[in-house]
Amino acid sequence: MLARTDLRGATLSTAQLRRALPRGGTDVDAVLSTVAPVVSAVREHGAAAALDAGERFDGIRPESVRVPAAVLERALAGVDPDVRAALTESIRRARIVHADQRRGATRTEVAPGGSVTEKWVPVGRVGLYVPGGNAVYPSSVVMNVVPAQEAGVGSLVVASPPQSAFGGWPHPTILAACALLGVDEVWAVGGAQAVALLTYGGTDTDDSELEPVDLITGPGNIYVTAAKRLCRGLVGIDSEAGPTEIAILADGEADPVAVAADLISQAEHDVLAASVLVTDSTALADAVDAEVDRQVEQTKHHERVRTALSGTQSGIVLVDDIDAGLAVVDAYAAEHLEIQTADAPAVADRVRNAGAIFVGRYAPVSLGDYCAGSNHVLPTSGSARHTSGLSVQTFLRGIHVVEYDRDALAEVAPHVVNLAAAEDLPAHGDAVRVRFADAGGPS
Ligand code: HSO
Ligand code: ZN
Repeated sequence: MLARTDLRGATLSTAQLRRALPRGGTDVDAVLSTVAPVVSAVREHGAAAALDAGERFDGIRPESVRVPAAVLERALAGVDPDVRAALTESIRRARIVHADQRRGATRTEVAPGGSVTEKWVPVGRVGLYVPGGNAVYPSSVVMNVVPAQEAGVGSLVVASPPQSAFGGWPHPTILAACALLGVDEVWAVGGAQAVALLTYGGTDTDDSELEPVDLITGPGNIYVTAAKRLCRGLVGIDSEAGPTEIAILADGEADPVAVAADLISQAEHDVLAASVLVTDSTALADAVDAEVDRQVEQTKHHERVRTALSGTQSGIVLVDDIDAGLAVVDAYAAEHLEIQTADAPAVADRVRNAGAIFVGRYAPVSLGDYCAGSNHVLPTSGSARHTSGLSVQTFLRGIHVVEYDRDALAEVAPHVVNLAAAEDLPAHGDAVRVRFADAGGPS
């Protein structure tokens, strides 16, 4: 089922390598013209326009945008005890990892009497988008909310699409996850209109204010992504999430049963999901291919898994050796990268580009999706070359605090004046000079 790309014996440049590798892509630009009127309607008419859009596109209009506290409490009371226990453990593990990411201020003494301190200040208010519809991911509530809370964000709202099956409120398991995390502000709004309402704010059906946010995080469908592109700037945006990807770098020692299971696991998300095996062993490639065929038959969502695995975005890449394989996975920059080779930690250590790296037989991506403690909101479509997954850092801003006393400024003043003159901005130099006017200048 998996197409093969044979790179054995080839020496390719980075650009050639990127072109040779299987990769999907969604055309966000194609839906911008559909999304733009929704965003401008919400900008002008607020919540009413967002509710209208939901009614038009999804056929559902909740009583209010804000989910009442009683609905959240009911969802928590009604959640399956095993799911509640699993969410509690997922939250606990994510919390300890993300708490360790907090950083203190750094003060640098630049010169006697002159210092720069970088202090880390949480974003004031954030909006966390959690998709609904086919994909109901309470785990994504955890992965968005925990880093924001650990960063010290004071005000956060979760937005998730209203569901007709649940009285117009978001899916109860999403609501239960919010309640478990102590999130009391949840909006029943989805799609492009959710991003727009988070950006501009509005007035709810009971006349209460829906305050705009400073930053929006969380993955969504192509309309959500298009709206993020339109609202970016006015509001901070984490990243544009594309379909899920898994790449596995494996040698002849790897277990084809586990490799096939992991390729299938992420293909389960979406017909556009990408599952790529990179190996130097044709024996493993053959065994994985046979295993995939066998396991796909038995998996619940076999139709979309089969579509994802037989799509051009998935496949097996054959390489000469693990060094060549490392060059391939670095060029690919997968959202998730598994290393299933002899001495996996040493190989993993050499990887430069990946959203997250899963080392060895007992660290499958599904562990990271739910309970490793790591974050599962990760860069897709090769953006792992320049972008990190969600973390405490996403919700902090580093602010430089500059403190110089008179002597420290006097010492460096001529350099400021000269650079200002070189840029033909003499008023910049004067702003330093006037401070020493009564003393006849700094030196
Ligand atoms: N693998 C997805 C996250 C997820 N998996 C949620 C299951 N639920 C993107 O990292
Ligand atoms: Zn997943």
